[in-house]
Formats: sequence, structure tokens, C-alpha cells
Amino acid sequence: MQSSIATKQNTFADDVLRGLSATPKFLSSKYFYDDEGSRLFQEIMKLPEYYLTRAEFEIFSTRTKEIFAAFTEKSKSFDLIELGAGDGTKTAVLIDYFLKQTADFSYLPIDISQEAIDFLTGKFKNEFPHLSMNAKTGDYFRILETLKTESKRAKIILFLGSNIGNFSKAQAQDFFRQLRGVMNENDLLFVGFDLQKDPRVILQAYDDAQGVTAAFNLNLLTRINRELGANFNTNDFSHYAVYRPVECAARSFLISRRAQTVSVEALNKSFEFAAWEPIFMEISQKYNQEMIGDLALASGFLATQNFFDERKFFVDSLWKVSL
Ligand code: AVJ
Repeated sequence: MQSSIATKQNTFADDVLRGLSATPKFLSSKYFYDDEGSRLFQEIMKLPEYYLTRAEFEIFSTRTKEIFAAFTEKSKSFDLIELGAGDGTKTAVLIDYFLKQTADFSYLPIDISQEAIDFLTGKFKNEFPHLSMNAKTGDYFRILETLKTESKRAKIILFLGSNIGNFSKAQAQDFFRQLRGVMNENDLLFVGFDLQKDPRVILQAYDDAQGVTAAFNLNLLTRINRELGANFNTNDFSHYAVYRPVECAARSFLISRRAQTVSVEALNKSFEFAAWEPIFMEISQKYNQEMIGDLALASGFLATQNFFDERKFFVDSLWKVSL
């Protein structure tokens, strides 16, 4: 059960070599999140155009009670496991309420970034001194595999913020199948999906007026310069975003503004860019209710309850394991 996206241990250099040698060229959005990239993503979440974070926060704030009821319907005691926890702002709303209900649970944030985990645990220790917390850094599936036997309690796995959007539909199915493999009968999965809506609204979220999203994309070239000794000139590339309504997917590209050669020392190689040649950077897949139900079924789950914001911009979908 090896997934090409989650467990294959490619290095940054391997992936850059593969992406810049391909036609069309691509780079993986999973490498956006160095320190500067994480900081830029925090900026993105505050942008007026980037509705996703506020929509999900609204769901957590207005439906807290129902979410808690759904989480505790089968088992009163549980491990709340958050994949890609980030800064935990949304989850804090749930935790605060759960603690006030004197719920019997532990919080286990998992992130690939040690820095993110240190920040989050510091903040939560301070904010919730009575919270039982057990943070982990590393590969999601490897950690979940150990938890499968380590803890007897029901697991509620959170995968929020439309993080699933960075996978194509086929990759998303593969990812959920793997999750299914490390879950027990009474475990639950709570997934945040960004929904199909006015295409203009979606496009603007990935093409903001202040150019923060452009900087976020270009930062990956700066990271390649720093970590792999490349000589990208970020002024010679521009950010371009599209939304395709038939596939419900936003995509972003960096476009080479002129014919140029970029060398990457760590790869001992140069790459030619034609004038206006694109590098595919990121997919942000959007969903509708039918797609979500189908994806759940195809990966061994049943979508049992959907929590929407007022405008139906976003949904947190509760999945149980199908037997
Ligand atoms: C972190 C994957 C949810 O696709 O909306 C934000 C990343 N990229 N702006 C998204 C992102 C450009 C974001 N996710």
C-alpha cells in the first residue's frame, strides 16, 4: 500500500529534477512551506479574497455543539488527531468547547514541520492548561500505523482547510484509501472541502490584488536557489492562475517571461525555458456534494454528515468507515 504522494521518500532535489525535466514542467506545491512560505501562507489566510479559512472558521464557530454531538455519538472517549495541524486556530474553537463539556479526549497534532508543531503546542499549553496533548512530527501514515495499536481509544482524524485540494481526484482517493487502512471500525474522519461556487470568486482567491499568492509561488524558486544552488531570477517569472469549472480545479503556474537558461548546481544541470513557457505549480481541487459522496465511497467510507457555512462556500464532511 505505498502511495506515490504520501510515503515515497523522494528528496527535494529528486523532485526538482523530475519536474524541471518534464514536459510540461512542474514543481510540487508540497515544497511551498519553508519558513518564508509558511509565513506567506499565513498572509494568504488573512487576504480579503481568500475566503476558505474564514468559511471553515465560521463552520467551527457556529456548529460547535453539533460537531461535538456527532464526534461523541459512538464513543465518549477519543483521540482527536489533526493531520497538518498548522497553527490550529480553527481546532482551538472545538477544543475549547470540548474541554468545557469535560470531554474525555486527547489532542494529537501531526505536522511535517517541527517549527509549526513547536509553535502550536506552546500556544495550546498556554491556552488550554488542562488539555492532554501529544504532538508528533513526521509522515502521517507511519505515525497513524503506530497509533493503531498504541491507543485503544476511538480516533477522530481531522484533515481540514481544504488541504485535500492539493491532490488530484485520483491522488485524493489513494490518500483516503491509505487512511482507511490505518483506521478501526469506530474511527471517524472529518475533512474540509472547498466547494464549487462562482468561478470568479474562486479565481480571485488564487490571484489576489496584493500579489501575496504570486510571492508564495515565486518563493519556491527562491528556495531552489538557496537549497539547491540555482540561479532563478524571480523577476523573469510571473504568477498565472486559472480556474476550470468543468474539472472544478484552480491551477497556478509560473510563466517564464523570456527565453532563459537556469542552472541548478546541486543537480549539475541547466534547464532551458522558452519565452512564455509555464511551470505548473499547484492544483486546488474544488468539490460538490456529489463528488464528496463518491470520493468517500470509492475510498471505503460513508459521508454521514455535512457541515456548511452560511454561503455554502465550504464544507466539513464527517465520514465513517464503511464495512
Ligand atoms: C493549503 C492547499 C488549502 O490550495 O487553497 C493558498 C494553498 N495556495 N493559496 C489552497 C494555497 C494558494 C491552499 N491549501
